[in-house]
Amino acid sequence: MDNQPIALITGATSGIGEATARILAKNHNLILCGRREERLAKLAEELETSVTTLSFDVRERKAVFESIESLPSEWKEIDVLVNNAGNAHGLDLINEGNPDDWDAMMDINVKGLLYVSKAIIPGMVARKRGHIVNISSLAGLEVYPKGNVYCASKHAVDALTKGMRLDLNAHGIKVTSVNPGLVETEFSEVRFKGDKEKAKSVYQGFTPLTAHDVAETIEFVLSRPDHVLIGDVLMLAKAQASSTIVNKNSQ
Ligand code: NDP
Ligand code: 8X3
Repeated sequence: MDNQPIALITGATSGIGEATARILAKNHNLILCGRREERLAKLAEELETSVTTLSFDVRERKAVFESIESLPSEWKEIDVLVNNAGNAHGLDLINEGNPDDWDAMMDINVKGLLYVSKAIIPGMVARKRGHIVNISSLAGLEVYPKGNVYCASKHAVDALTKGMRLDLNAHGIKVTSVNPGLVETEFSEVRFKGDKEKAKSVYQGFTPLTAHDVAETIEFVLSRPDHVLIGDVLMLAKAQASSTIVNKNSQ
């Protein structure tokens, strides 16, 4: 393992996390996290940098701490944390929503992000350096019909990003939030519980962002000179003006 910065990416098994791993592999050693171990192993094999993998469910507080604690000493000095793991579960009116979906979104998107951050931030504080990139969403800045709990979870991520930035300022740690609009990944398949047709229809009639587009922005944010902190980035497909205004006749 060479002397490059170490980046830990959650949700590296697909979408934005996987694309971020592919781009950051150019100049980082990588700790890739996710539940699907076989995908982590395959990605690790493909990347031309030092990679180690950790498989845990971000909802399992004990597993998060034990897993990150289990890193060999040469992997423990994490410079970059990309808090990306997360999903929407369901798209329902508030009076029709499934509390299991609500639990999943709050437990993964909010509490999972907190557990991973808590496992890593003390080391950054001790070293007086580090950069945390939280993947929030346009849904963290706006609310759309039936988005209720997913939007609440991402509004929480937005608040946590701002809170982290305040509390970690004295320790020389940068905190950034990247807020994408519609990105075509496995996101809608998860939201619609494996219904591929329904998932596909979300992105029909316009050109959505790709995971690679978002990963390029994450790379940009991370590669600024040390004295520059990009606080928040909102990035949209050209066809998207807001959560509810998408020009679906633009393709
Ligand atoms: P994907 O479904 O493609 O990726 C989600 C990732 O999160 C997977 O790697 C998955 O890994 C991981 N993950 C989900 N649940 C858990 C869990 N309980 N424990 C550990 N890891 C978990 O979606 P995206 O790449 O699109 O989503 C990545 C992030 O971007 C999310 O936070 C999402 O909210 C956000 N986002 C997405 C947008 C979009 O339109 N796609 C727009 C704005 C923000 P595994 O299943 O292997 O555990
Ligand atoms: C994901 C984008 O519009 O489905 O955060 O909420 S959206």
